[in-house]
Amino acid sequence: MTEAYRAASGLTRRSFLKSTGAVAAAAAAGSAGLLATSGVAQAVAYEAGQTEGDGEQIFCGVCRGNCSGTCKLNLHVVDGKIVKTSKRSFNSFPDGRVDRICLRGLSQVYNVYGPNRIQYPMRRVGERGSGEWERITWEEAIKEITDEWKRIQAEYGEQAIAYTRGSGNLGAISGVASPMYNVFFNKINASMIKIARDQANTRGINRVVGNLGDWVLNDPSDFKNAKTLFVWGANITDAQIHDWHFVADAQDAGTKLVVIDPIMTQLAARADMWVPVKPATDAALALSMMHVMVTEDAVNKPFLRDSTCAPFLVRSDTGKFLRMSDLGVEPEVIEVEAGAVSAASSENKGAQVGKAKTVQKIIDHPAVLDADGAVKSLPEAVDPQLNGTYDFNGVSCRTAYDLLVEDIMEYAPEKAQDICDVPAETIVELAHLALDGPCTHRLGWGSNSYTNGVHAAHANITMAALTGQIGYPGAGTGVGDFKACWGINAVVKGMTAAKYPMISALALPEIMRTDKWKGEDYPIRSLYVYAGNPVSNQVNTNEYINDVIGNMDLYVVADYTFTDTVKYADIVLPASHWFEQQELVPISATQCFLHSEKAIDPLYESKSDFEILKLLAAGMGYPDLIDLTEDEYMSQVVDTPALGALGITYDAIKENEDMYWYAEKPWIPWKNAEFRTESGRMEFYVENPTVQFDVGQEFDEDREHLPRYFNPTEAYEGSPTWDKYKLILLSERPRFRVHSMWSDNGYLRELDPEPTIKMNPADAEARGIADGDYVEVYNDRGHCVARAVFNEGIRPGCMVYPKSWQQHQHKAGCWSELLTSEYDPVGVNESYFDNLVEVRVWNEE
Ligand SMILES: Nc1nc2c(c(=O)[nH]1)N[C@H]1C(S)=C(S)[C@@H](COP(=O)(O)OP(=O)(O)OC[C@H]3O[C@@H](n4cnc5c(=O)[nH]c(N)nc54)[C@H](O)[C@@H]3O)O[C@H]1N2
Ligand SMILES: Nc1nc2c(c(=O)[nH]1)N[C@H]1C(S)=C(S)[C@@H](COP(=O)(O)OP(=O)(O)OC[C@H]3O[C@@H](n4cnc5c(=O)[nH]c(N)nc54)[C@H](O)[C@@H]3O)O[C@H]1N2
Ligand code: SF4
Ligand SMILES: [Mo]
Repeated sequence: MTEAYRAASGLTRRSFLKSTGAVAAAAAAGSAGLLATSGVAQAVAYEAGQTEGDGEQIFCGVCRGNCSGTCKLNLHVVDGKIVKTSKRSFNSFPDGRVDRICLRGLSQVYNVYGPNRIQYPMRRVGERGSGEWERITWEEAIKEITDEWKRIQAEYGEQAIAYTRGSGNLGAISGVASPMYNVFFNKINASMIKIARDQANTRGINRVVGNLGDWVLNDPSDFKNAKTLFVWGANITDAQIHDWHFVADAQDAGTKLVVIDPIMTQLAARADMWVPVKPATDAALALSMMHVMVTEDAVNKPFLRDSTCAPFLVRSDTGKFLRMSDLGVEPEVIEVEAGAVSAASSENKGAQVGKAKTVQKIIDHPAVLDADGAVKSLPEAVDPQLNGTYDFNGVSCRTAYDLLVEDIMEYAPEKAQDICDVPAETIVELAHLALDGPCTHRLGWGSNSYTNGVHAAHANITMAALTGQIGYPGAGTGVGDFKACWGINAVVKGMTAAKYPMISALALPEIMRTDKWKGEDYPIRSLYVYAGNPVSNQVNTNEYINDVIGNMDLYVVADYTFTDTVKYADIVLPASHWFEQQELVPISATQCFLHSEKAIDPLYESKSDFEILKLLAAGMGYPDLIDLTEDEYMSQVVDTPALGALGITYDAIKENEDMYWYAEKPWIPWKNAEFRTESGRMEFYVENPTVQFDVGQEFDEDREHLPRYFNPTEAYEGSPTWDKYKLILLSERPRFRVHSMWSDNGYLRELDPEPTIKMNPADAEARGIADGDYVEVYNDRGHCVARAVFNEGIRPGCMVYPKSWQQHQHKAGCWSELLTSEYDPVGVNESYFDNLVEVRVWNEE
């Protein structure tokens, strides 16, 4: 049994710290010498010598990769060249925010001018993946692409052209928040392939509280109002580096930090209590904490009665709520105002920014047991009962709460300790901390990456239903770093949603193998990829290369730097860098609209994606489709009555550089326990479970009503591949990159020169591996070679790799080759951590 490590308990934690500290110190010592001669040092020296008087111009830039920090940067330009980046102050921040920049922000100059910049359009001449191209003109590139698209559409149907985006640029003009892609690709009736990530945790939460956005939690400046901050499966010091100071501030203010993570991360090293849970068992841990709450009769009964579905009667025959219509009472019809302004999700859905509308709502009230024993409609009952049964014409009905408790009773701490590898006393202690509110539970993407991840989030938010700790200062449960954005897209004349239903990237390999989707003919022959690196970031690289790219007639990639995905492209289009175009950035952890200025002209022959779209549209016969300038277009998007009412106009954003969009600071979701479910309550019993993306899949509805623990696909002892592979392979979002971005940054490579795999020394020694050896990590799907780094903070039985090194940076293979393309039918999310592997010494060159 693994102990929980407490800051006060000294020895054990210190011994962990010692090993982590030693690694950090070695890295620092190793890099110090390099730094003296490095470009970083030169850039810093430049700062000392250079002043505005030397002809320097400073532009306002916004860093907009998917770390989602969206830090403002000064772009220092001398003689038409960006010479360095530095941090720039925010104007509209609520209290508690600080201006910031990280190593990646500081080393941007290399990304702009580095040798891996794609300079001109190219056509492949060698085998796919050989990296052999010839330079062509923009005219040739556009003609070649659009001629081929016309041929493909004539032969296979319009849907045979597909497009997909990654998360490389969180902008609304040229970036992934831009509606213009849908405007163009809808016009030619192309298919949209939706990346399948970051979805399971949000599904598990939103199905209980409703949709206010994809990753919603109290503003991090509110962390300090919590007595205890629980961080479940997030590494804030590295993956939300911009938010880490809020955690440190909260600790200074007396908030206790509890980190639940199988790995002793940098964050865990700073925690008051670290709970090294067994991977993929968070749901069991949360259910067991609830067991303690229920058996100690410590749950918040008024909250359960008034703000959750706990008293609703559930029919045993259908699994649905017993409704008043079942009892012969006509549903009520009322008029409600549809929300005029709301925060929105990341991907064109759930969002509304527009005029308030009155709509009719039909309400078929749930039936509940009142204190007098009679069954009544919810609004009529005086004291809806949490417990009880009712016989409805021979159909037995029980309260949702009784059904939940029945589930919870399976998870006594003494039993859960064997599942989660967390001692029963620790589970009891965690439950007591969670009861002693206000508490904030900040979920990351840890449990999200297994096929049981929806339930981990569902269980966690259900705990908030039992404690009532949600919607007020210090109290909340949700997935952190708050990337909610405005439904900025929804206002562009209804043109924004993809015309064809979105196809999950996880369904694509099968479509490409069979030319069928959901049983119907659906050939796809060309894929346009922008701002993404799927070969490196999607699961099961070999399947992706062979079945997806291998079955394409034309694979086109627009990027500014050479990546694994560019390597397989038939036509490569040189995109301009962020600082070579103006951009409006609506998705951010800062809850701002930000305006990023163009500091220099696009280098070489590169063009912004906005310009590339115009050329593609013209090539397909629609020269006037995108006939607005960037400014005109952004003004159309932003200058709406709803935003105007908040004082937000496009001109004002340009003038202020950043505009915070909530009147209330800090923002706290679910105030007054008003939820976005049908009943307006927390529906921990999900009456009508739905899937995140319809890929024609079947799922077991019975399993989905309540939070449950079940094994993931692969990452557990005794799984089908256990006889061959006994190590769970986890990744970390590395502080030296945002996914694959910055992977070719020369300055950062001096600090972090090559792919590594962190292992517990016991696991390594059992396999004859020494610290620093090159090792091959393998399973049936593929392999990857990296240098072994001993680290006692890695849970035995697990290994951790910093993700997104590019293929050429490995001696062989790459990490994503090892990852399964199995997925949970409800979450439809890539299973990055749900993988077993083995490891051996690598002796080849
Ligand atoms: N520097 C940097 N920052 C980034 C990114 C990046 O690439 N680089 N990527 C951005 C993106 S797109 C995202 S989605 C976010 C992700 O943000 P995070 O989720 O914070 O990122 P990870 O480093 O994957 O941290 C997940 C943690 O979950 C732990 N974990 C693994 N399995 C389990 C489990 O079963 N239970 C629990 N409780 N913990 C588990 C892992 O050990 C790890 O510490 O980060 C964003 N920020
Ligand atoms: N093993 C493992 N794999 C994972 C994860 C994991 O935890 N483990 N996490 C997953 C998650 S949550 C995410 S979000 C994904 C991220 O996966 P991706 O979205 O593919 O992320 P990046 O590697 O950042 O790729 C972004 C690309 O966009 C390019 N780019 C930047 N700006 C622009 C622009 O303006 N125009 C154009 N055309 N291109 C631009 C960059 O150069 C870069 O090549 O990775 C997923 N993959
Ligand atoms: S990479 Fe993220 S944290 Fe670093 S400067 Fe850019 S936005 Fe800020
Ligand atoms: Mo992500």
